[in-house]
Amino acid sequence: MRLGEGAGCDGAVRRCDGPVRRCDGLAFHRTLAPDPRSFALDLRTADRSVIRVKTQVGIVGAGPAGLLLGHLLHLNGIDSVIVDNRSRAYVTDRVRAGVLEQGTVDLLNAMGVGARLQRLGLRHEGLYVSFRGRRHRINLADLTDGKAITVYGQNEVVHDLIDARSATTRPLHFEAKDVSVGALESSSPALRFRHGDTEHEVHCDFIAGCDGFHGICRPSIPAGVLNVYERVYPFGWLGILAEAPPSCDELVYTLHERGFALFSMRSPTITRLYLQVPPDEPIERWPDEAIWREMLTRMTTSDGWSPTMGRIIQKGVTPMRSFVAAPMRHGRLFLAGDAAHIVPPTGAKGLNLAASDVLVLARALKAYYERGSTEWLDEYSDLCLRRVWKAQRFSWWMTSTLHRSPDENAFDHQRQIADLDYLTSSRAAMASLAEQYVGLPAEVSFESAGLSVRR
Ligand code: RFL
Ligand code: PHB
Repeated sequence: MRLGEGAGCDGAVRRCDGPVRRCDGLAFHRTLAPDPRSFALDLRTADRSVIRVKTQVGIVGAGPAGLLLGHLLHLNGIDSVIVDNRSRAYVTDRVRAGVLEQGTVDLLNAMGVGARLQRLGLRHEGLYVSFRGRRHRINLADLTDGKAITVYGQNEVVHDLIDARSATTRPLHFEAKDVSVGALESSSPALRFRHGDTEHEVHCDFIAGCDGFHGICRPSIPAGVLNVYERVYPFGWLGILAEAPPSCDELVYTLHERGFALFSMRSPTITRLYLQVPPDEPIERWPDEAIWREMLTRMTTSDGWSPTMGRIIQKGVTPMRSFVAAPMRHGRLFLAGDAAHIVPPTGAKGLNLAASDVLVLARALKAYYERGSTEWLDEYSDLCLRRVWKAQRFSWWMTSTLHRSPDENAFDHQRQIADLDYLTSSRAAMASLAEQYVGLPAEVSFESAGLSVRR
């Protein structure tokens, strides 16, 4: 059977034309989906090795973007199937982002998934920039009418969202094999994957490509459709988690003669630290003693401050890249998060951008299912890209101001120092950094995505 054709609900899939019709002829409406298990149409065929299911939105990837979108849709009575090719343990143990913007924290709270975040998250009202051996504090809250960032690990965000998804009983498949998407330009795109011996075919109204930079959704878009903008940096970050109480309450971004270093944390007992290294640096070159020696050399300030040392419990090297694929939509495939754009982590924007993408997408899908309106779906890419490019600019600026580049000259380094001197002595410059670091205002209101505001 070809996609988009078929006999109906007797074991195959019927073409569903029109924006708001289910294949059984019923109009989609939030009140039609009280029980997610009955909503997905299980079209098991005589061929027992294939399960065909109909859903509204097929979501590829159970990272922050996919899980956030799934829950936003659920809150609006919109059904989805989420599929990830990794195990649940892998996605909840992966150490990545730590800094959540004010708007991301507000979003998680408004979605009703902020209880652990409120209990365990570390609210920071300032940060330090360190150069020439001195730390300079930037008072984020003072410069942004009380806004702040919250340090809460990405793995904790994912943990909370998986719990919330599980409570809805809507489908979430881990360890899916051979995930693919097709018929993207038709009115019923398909998401296919294998689980054990069983092939799954999910017939969707829309597919959300939330499968990160190395996923399959972006490459499924035909050649020539996307414009790709990219910058690869000549350095990477060596990151560690250490069993050590943070020796400072706030983050410290350091430019040292020997390169960038960053002091961060995960909890009152765990410190998170990063060092600039060559992009392809083998982690084996860095025994724990060498890491601590370099961390202390770069971070210790003239007032005697330095990170507290402790047992290193995780370490790894990550390359740095800026990347944008535009538009973020092809037919009925919508890209969100790292699948569409990557920023170097210096500005702490990647997860936060993923959250703002899916807020915009959830609003558009809600309007489609409630009113049959495609206007906000059509605006999705342009609206997201405005924020993406501002975050790209900010992340590039933070990165190029705080790292030593192998091809820089003495002029470039003096200019960096002057940049930091200006930043830390001008209220206007600090305000500019602060409003970007805590997060620019959301593109769309929470209410328009079906959330009541509880701040
Ligand atoms: P993710 O997190 O990569 O999730 C994608 C999911 O898709 C799955 N997947 C597939 N599933 C099915 N089929 C396939 N073929 C698939 N291929 C992949 C993957 O298993 C995964 O579960 O993308 P998403 O959801 O867009 O989220 C983006 C964020 O993960 C990323 O932007 C941040 O981690 C970036 N980032 C930071 N962002 C912040 O906002 N604040 C920070 O403080 C911050 N710090 C960081 C960071 C990223 C870092 N690294 C490692 C790049 C610090 C670091 C060091
Ligand atoms: C982190 O805590 O992992 C972190 C903090 C700030 C960044 C990037 C990562 O800019």
